[in-house]
Amino acid sequence: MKILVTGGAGFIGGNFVHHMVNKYPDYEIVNLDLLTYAGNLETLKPVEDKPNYKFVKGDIADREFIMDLFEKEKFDIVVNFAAESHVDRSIEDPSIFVKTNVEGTVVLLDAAKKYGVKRYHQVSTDEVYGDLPLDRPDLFFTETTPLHTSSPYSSSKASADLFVLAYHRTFGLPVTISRCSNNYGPYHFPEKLIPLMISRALADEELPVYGKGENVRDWLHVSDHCEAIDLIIHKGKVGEVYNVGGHNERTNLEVVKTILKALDKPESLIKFVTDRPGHDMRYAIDPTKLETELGWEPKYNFDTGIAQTIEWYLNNKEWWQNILSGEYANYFDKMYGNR
Ligand code: NAD
Ligand code: TDX
Repeated sequence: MKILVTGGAGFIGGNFVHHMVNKYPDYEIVNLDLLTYAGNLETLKPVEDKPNYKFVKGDIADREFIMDLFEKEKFDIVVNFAAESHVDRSIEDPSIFVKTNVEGTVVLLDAAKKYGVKRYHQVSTDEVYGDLPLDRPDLFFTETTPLHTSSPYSSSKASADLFVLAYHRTFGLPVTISRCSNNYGPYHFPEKLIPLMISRALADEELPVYGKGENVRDWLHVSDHCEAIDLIIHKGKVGEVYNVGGHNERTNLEVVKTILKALDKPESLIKFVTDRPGHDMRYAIDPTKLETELGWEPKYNFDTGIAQTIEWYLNNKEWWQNILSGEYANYFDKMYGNR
């Protein structure tokens, strides 16, 4: 079995590559990544010498390159993680989100169709459903919740999902889609809430909390997400969407206070800053379909998962401190300098 993993030098794709290379020594895992600001080959160090692993640098939106690669490699399965993934960046400049997330997906779908891939899996997000009100804790996103996006990022992901489903209906391409809630865990890029707060708290820097910090996210440990995708590509029903989430809803303020407590840092580091435009209030996934049809269940609850994650950031300072320089430092100044 030969699997193409795109975006495998990023956070979730990198964790998925580790999972697959270690669990399936008989599979060939090809990691295709453009190595944008978010891609980091350091993440692949633990697997780079394994005989069943190979890295290829390239752009999913480069049609000629992708067609050549598919012709040469004859992939059985494609798992598409490659994307521009940060909501705040999509507000600054939406165009690259259309190029990578929408056009890149269509190029991969065309290649999968032309070269007879047995399964195309699209890694999507709960953000395609929009948000839920804070005063209705009884409401959850199911696979039939209408798409109702808020940000350029989520609009690009929803658009990609619609192309994936269209390629199934129109061309019979064997596709599946997973829509997961917020991930956390090792190798998470420090522009996202949890690693940003851990790295800044350790440096005794202000922690920028958007608005009042009341927005709710439904946190899932990245290894539980990887297990879910592994199950879906092997046992999921073609043409289906599966929601992935572990019922770990927390307000942003709760998350930040948990991190401060674990690091023994004062809450006075918290700084409430201008809210994100169009900021989604609450995400909450109903994972019943994945649990009942495929027998998935998460191994981590948030308390054990966040403790393990903080420990990882403490033990792997080199990995994230290398990132906190150069281009990323400029981005951070631009984002927060004048708030
Ligand atoms: P990430 O930003 O950490 O990684 C994205 C990776 O894609 C990087 O390695 C980057 O170099 C690569 N990439 C970007 N453009 C590319 C291109 N044109 N061609 C090839 N490679 C390219 O993102 P992540 O958080 O790991 O998210 C991975 C996927 O999971 C995304 O599709 C995202 O929408 C989805 N997702 C993320 C979360 C989350 O909480 N992080 C939750 C649900 C779904
Ligand atoms: O500095 C910050 N302060 C803050 O209050 C940052 C970076 C974020 N926030 C808030 C905004 C959100 O309510 O924290 C919450 C989480 O923010 P992000 O880490 O940017 O994640 P989110 O916008 O929820 O999107 C994430 O989950 C869904 C991923 O980045 C997406 O790729 C995924 O699809």
